Amino acid sequence: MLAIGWFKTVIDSGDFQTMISRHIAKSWIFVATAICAVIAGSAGAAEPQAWQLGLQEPAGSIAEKATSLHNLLLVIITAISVFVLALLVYTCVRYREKANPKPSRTTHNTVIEILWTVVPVLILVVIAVPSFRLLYYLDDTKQTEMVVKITGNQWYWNYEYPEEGLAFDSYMVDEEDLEEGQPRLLTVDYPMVVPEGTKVKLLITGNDVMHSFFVPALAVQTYSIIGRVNEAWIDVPMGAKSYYGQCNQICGVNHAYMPIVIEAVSADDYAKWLATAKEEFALNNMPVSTMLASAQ
Ligand SMILES: [Cu+2]
Repeated sequence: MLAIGWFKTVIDSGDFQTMISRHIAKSWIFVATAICAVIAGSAGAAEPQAWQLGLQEPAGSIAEKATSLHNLLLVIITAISVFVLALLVYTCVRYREKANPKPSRTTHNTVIEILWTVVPVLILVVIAVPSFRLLYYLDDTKQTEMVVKITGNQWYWNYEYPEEGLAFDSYMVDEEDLEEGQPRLLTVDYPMVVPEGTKVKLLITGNDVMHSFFVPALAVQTYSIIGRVNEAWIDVPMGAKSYYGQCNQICGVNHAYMPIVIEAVSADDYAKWLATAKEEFALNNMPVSTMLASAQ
């Protein structure tokens, strides 16, 4: 599916059409080069594309594993659907009343009954092995290098960096305030910033109603539930890039207007961001006794 998406993007690009008209089908190397150029050109943002087919380009080990499981399942379900359709068509044609006026009265066939029980079980086992492998991989957050606590609110996200003592709200930027190149309904004022090539533990919770933290390219989708902290992690690959996502649990009238942006930046840029963010978004770490004393 991904390949079809890439191919369409390639066909739509003017450069590709000019190239093809000059060297029509000269060599597959041209096609491969064009595909690589489109992939390289699209680096910088992970967001949905117009007429996109298939999943977003996977980013990080979790997304790669999820995509390959998806591709395996796609082959299996396609094969099953085609097989069942072929059986139906064959039965309808071969055993129609005209071709088969005297129907068989068979009610049991031991061999077929064993087959249609055992074969689906085997298919489920084949699916279960990679599924469980991925589930356990998702569950293991021991290797993570930093923590971000994410709280879903009606209708914005709050990002807290407990190790750095800072927290801030992240609101969608209205259409009239967008700058050149910023995607509509996906741009926020303060994105969640993380250093590139980092495994980040996410602690996801809710403040009012149920929300869901969903960033397709990083293959994270976790419910944000009031009074409960769900754990997930993302494996942010190397490269400065914006990863776009949305709340995908219907959470009220502005459900569609609480996008998520995870901004991966270089280690240097992250240090710079952290310095400013610590001033701007510092949590009040004053001890309770001091706060009570100053309130009197
Ligand atoms: Cu929501």
